[in-house]
Amino acid sequence: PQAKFLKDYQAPDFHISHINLDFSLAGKETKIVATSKVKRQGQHKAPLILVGDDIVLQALLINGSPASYTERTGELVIDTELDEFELQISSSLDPEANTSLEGLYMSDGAYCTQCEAEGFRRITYFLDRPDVLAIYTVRITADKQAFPYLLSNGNLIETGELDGGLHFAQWHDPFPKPAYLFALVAGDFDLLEDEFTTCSNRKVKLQVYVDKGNLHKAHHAMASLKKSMAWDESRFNLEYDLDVYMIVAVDFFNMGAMENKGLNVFNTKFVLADKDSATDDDYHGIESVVGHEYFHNWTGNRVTCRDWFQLSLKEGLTVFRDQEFSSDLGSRAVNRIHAIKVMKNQQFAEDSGPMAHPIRPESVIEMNNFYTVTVYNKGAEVIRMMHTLLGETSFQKGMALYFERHDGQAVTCDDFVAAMQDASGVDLTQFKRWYSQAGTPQVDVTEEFNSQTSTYTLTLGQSIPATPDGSAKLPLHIPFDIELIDNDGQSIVNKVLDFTEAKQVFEFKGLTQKPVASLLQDFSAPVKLCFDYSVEQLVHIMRYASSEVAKWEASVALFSQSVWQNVERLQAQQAMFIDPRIIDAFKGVLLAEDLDKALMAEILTMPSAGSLIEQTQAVDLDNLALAREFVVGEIACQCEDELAATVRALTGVDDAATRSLKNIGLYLLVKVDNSYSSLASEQFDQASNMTDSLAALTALNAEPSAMREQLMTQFEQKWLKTPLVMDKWFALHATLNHTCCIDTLKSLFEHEAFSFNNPNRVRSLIGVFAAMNTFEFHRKDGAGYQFLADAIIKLNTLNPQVAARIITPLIQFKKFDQQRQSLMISQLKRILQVDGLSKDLYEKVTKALA
Ligand code: BAL
Ligand code: ZN
Repeated sequence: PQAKFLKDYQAPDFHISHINLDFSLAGKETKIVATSKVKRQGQHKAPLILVGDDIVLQALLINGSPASYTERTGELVIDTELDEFELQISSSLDPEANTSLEGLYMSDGAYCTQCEAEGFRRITYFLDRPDVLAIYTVRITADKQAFPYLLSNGNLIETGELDGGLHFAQWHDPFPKPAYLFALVAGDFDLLEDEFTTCSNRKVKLQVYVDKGNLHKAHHAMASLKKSMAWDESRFNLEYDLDVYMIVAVDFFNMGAMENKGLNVFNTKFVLADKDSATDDDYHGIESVVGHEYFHNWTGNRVTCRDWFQLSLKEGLTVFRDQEFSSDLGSRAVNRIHAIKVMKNQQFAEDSGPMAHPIRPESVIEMNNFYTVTVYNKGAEVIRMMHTLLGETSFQKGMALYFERHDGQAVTCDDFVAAMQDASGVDLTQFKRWYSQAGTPQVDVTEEFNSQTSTYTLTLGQSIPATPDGSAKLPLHIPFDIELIDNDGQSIVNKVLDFTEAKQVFEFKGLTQKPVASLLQDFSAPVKLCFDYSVEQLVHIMRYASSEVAKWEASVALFSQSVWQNVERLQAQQAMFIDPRIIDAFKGVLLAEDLDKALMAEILTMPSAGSLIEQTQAVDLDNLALAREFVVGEIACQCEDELAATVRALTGVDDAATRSLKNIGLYLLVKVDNSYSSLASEQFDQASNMTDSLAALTALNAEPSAMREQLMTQFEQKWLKTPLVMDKWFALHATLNHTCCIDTLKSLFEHEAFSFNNPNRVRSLIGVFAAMNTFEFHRKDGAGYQFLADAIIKLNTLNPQVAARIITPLIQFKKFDQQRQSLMISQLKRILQVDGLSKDLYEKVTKALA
């Protein structure tokens, strides 16, 4: 497989302004006639080259007459003298055989499509690139009884009955769009309808389509959609533009959801919820993803990407927008903490692994491999930094200018930054390096206090480790947010430093005492902070920082320091030990009266093994397991009374923040002593919602036990026919930190609720195991690696996109000991030998082995 390069971008030789698609949906006999208006661009005589994968071509006409063509692998070459013509391509395909879930496929008896990034070429030969924007008219014909709803983008123009039990619908989308935003759905659903009146008083019909019997689970998605529409008007001054907005939930879906114009297709995971079957996190996830897809209507659809290297143009910006939406509606601090965790645990890992790439990658073999935490989440951090540098008012002026300049166009990240710069007057020249440099910058900080001159000095240095993509590493423009706190806990300085040089000194005069510095507050830039905080300083920050996120960061640092010190003690064969000041700090959180409960829960959720590994260059995994368990156990045991009092006081209180605190309390209590297991089992029996049921099982999931076994069986029997809940059950099995885990998972492949064809099932059983069950995945005998590799090899033919997604923990092997590294490498080599290895896996495995 060959890589494509950003530097090789060329505008298309031809433009397609209109396309009429005529679908006859008939299982294996499905037929498509695509009629396009084609126009040569510029002075050249090059042939028209269309792309297509697995298309069975039946006829090709130019201006109504048969024309000659050449079919090559993945391409159709049409050599014509004409500069402007009508091209008609008739072809057929078998959606039932399509397990890749790209292009047109079947999900539980319904036809649906997924075209981003390059799925449209599996539907018909086309200029399948985001800078070709066409007006789509779509006619769908299918059996009326089996497929009563026939949906596509835009507005419904006509419907009618046909002979033989067939019916048809015709849709027209007035907004020119790239092929990746095309969608079609045909099936039988339950439909929830509502209406939204926009700021200019237009009525928009809102529809959520779900599998039969699930209507009662669609209300939260609908409410989230209405909130999203209102929020985009009030915060971004952006109004919806079609007469109808449709969401269809399908169970077989590679991504979370897809923002097709006017017809979003969603993974059921991000639509269906009621309190019996969905947790508070699920509710939050639905609100956030419904928002995300809705916000794409402007940032992605009205203004789209010139080429796929610019993916962060729409994704980074839209993640930033959905994060702001969640923060405006809920707790800003807790939402920020969740975003920071994704960055530190997953994105930093990507940056230090073989797939490191800038938020605007320069070369790609398989585009599906670049829907990454770097493009999405680091991309959002880059937008957030611009927001910090410009402020809300100028940022919004920049957004307005961006739409004024580029509505209806396919543009680049440079165009976005130019709009921000021109609207604000802030020079973003150096800042733009964030788009081209891969890797996590490291910021080293030293401090000095001169009591004679009453001056406190911070010296900041920045460096970026080399990354496999070889991108240049020049100093970045880093907004560095700090707070200086005095001995009494008063804030003396709270500001964002403009840190632009390799090394830079910042002086603060007129200070009578050495302050405690809370650094990189709110994770104001996606960098690794290196500063040798003392326990005292961290405790001070936890107690007094103005920022709630800073309090949480300090708790993470306290916990992590203690774990690493104990790893060193174990290596030196010394007894483990925890500083009593750390215990007091956590106790203080449990006793605090002014802290938000959700924030308290975040602080008490100790950093995962994965996030601790991200803090190091090389990990002693076996001692890390012991040390982490020790520190968690000590905090739990020594705070037992406070934890028990908290859980008692909160039991029966019915809101999400309270539940999160009570449930982390329960989890820690079960760590103290098995006698608390009965508390978990009582909670399980009495739970009136999924959050509490699942939390009880999670608390009991620390090790196998008769009680765990019994409750897991009860749960399984209750939810056997509810796939999304069975995903939680599979994930519980996948996170059991015990040597029996892998054998259990293998036996679950035969479970009636499991299927390798369904990405949600694969992710919950195999993906969760590899990504979250750190110590079992990294078993010393290599059984975890072999288990994952076996699954990946099986998925290579079924669904390459999902296979390449769950391989991530296997390619990030550099931090582990030699024995583990060589076991991981041997599984990667085994995967590389597979006949017909997909481009997706080839790209990741070869980069890992390079
Ligand atoms: N565009 C793919 C799904 C999403 O990011 O919304
Ligand atoms: Zn998106």
